[in-house]
Amino acid sequence: MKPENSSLLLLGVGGAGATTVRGVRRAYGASIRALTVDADASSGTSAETPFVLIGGDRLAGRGAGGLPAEARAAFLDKPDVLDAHLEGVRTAVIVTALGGGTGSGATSEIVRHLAGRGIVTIVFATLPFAFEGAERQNAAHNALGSIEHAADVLVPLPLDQLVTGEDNMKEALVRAADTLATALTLLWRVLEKPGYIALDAEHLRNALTDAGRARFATAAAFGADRAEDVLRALSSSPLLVSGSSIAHVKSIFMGILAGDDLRLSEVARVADGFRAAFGRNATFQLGTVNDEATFSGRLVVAVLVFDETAVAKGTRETRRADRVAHKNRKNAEAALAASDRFSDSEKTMWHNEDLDIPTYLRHNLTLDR
Ligand SMILES: Nc1nc2c(ncn2[C@@H]2O[C@H](COP(=O)(O)OP(=O)(O)OP(=O)(O)O)[C@@H](O)[C@H]2O)c(=O)[nH]1
Ligand SMILES: [Mg+2]
Repeated sequence: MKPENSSLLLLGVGGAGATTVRGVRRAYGASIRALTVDADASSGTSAETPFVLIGGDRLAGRGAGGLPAEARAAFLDKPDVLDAHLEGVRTAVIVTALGGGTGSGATSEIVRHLAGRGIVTIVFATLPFAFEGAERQNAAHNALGSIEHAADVLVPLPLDQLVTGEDNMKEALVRAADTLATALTLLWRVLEKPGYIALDAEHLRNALTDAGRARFATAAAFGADRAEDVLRALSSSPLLVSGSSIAHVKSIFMGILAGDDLRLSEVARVADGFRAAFGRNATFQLGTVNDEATFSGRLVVAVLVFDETAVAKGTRETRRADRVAHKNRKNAEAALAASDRFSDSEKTMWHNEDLDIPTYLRHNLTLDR
């Protein structure tokens, strides 16, 4: 399938977000539908990955310089710049690194823009390393709140948990980008190259709509005990374990990727073992990928664990209201634009209302979500 025909879009926001998406594209190949968005023109120098510069007039292609408010305003100047790239998109996986200006400031507005077009959004957002300092941590946590309001699913990924045991600062950042790119490449393989049990983009879309917060991790192993090894790695992964005591797991989405030697008993062991550890009563969706060329001898597992938290419940209500308001605003703008076509004729005014504008828009009524 041509990438532009896929209903699933991978979208990178900000410098590190764009770097990660280019990494996924290199690993997965040209058939992935990908887009990068940044206020820094240097993110757009790769000819292969489509790029949209935001804030051209305001920031002159130099980035937001660590100021989220600048990036937010820059996107809101011209939100429609994305639309040429959204034709046919139904689900967007958005990758951003919080802590700087563009990723922290523009992501929530971009998500809101997509949601207003009926696109289901899942946001993978990294949080800065502790060594980056309190200012970046604060910027990131503020951004996280507004993204959670706007997105269907938010997967926070603290970099200190994504990359462990690395002491060199530069190496830690490089490894973070690599690790995330590898993990997202696996997710794409599960969705677009179904094996024995299919989990496709539409399943994902249904599972993700308004699902709230999720945790994401991957693990891989070789050899006779690979199922046990993968289970052990997942059960001790800081990305899955920390903070879990406050969360009730409501659903699990698992992809198992392997070559031709995948055994049924291994699938059962990993699926059952994981459910026993993370949520017996959670709904469970499983997909497998059979790809001998890529995974020969290896057993690779990627999991998304959706948490039912009080926060998630509350924000879902707000998110729904946000979406309806956004949609109504857009409809009203469209109606206004359309009414220009009748600018030569008299308006049909009655009791101070313009009857050429539909009632549900004049009265801000909700027709559907
Ligand atoms: N994975 C990865 N993360 C990085 C890298 N460089 C920075 N980061 C992380 O990403 C966060 C945001 O940095 P950038 O993506 O450079 O910032 P930006 O969104 O482009 O914002 P501005 O440049 O201020 O407009 C940082 O606080 C780091 O946590 C990198 O090379 N790889
Ligand atoms: Mg930047």
